[in-house]
Amino acid sequence: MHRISILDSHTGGEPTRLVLDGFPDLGTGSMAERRRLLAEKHDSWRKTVILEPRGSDVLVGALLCKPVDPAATAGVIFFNNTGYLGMCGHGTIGLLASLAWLGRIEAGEHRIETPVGTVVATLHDDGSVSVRNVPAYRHRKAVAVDVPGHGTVHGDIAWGGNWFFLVDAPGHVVPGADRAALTEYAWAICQALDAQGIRGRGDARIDHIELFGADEDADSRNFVLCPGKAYDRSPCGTGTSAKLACLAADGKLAPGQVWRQSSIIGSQFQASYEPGEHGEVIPTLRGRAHISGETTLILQDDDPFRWGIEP
Ligand code: PYC
Repeated sequence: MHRISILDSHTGGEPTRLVLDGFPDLGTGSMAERRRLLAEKHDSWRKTVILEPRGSDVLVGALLCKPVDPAATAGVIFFNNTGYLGMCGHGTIGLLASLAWLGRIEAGEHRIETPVGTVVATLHDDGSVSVRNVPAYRHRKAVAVDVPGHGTVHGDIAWGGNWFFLVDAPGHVVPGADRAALTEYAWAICQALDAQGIRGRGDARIDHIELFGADEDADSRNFVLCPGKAYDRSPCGTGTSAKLACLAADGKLAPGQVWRQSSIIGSQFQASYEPGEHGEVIPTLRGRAHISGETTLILQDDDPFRWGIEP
């Protein structure tokens, strides 16, 4: 029998399931190396945490790791119902709120190692968290993709810690929008990008689709579809970072200027950027997470579904 200690939180409605204990030892390599080991040798642990009957498609898992650099507060590997993430903005906010809940950190700056680089997360006195993300950039502008049933759709390809295809969809992304219809539309775009070989830098798969509309209380409202076909309830930290990179590239947002990004359910991140090297930007996003559960997952040896139900 196995036991896995979990602390659940949500950031603007998007859940993060922090794994505190119970996973196999992944050694002392970088987070990228430990993510590779987890994916190649121990993927069933991801599945048992995220898939039914213990989890749900909406969950993002976060494996808490000892950092390589002793000056860092933690390392983390993010995963979901279909695989592994690079960075996760809402998840990093959830991680800091969780460590604060456990009494393991104080307010102030914390270096967090992720598979795509170290980010600096600040726990503020009011409980909110800001995350200075890895550098973001726009890879290609106004790329046309032929989406069966929808015609030609244009979007930007950008990196914000994961790969995004960003599409203006003002008529669709509105308060009270039909989220099932948005999911199908974004999923069709994602599949078309894949089928037509439209990729990010280094031939990377574009696995997040971000649709934008207007919002009365923010600069924009988004709908972000994640790789396993669940949509982000938060404004998506890495997606907001990708958006900042595009705004900066278009000269539509100045360094330090605040961008309020609303999610499809109306939760908000405040974001801004500093100029980085080679035309990249360094985004910082700020949001708030709340603790939602503390539990131990139990995997009985004779449970036929102890490693989750495959989709
Ligand atoms: O907040 O970066 C994010 C994120 C990625 C996937 C789900 N949320």
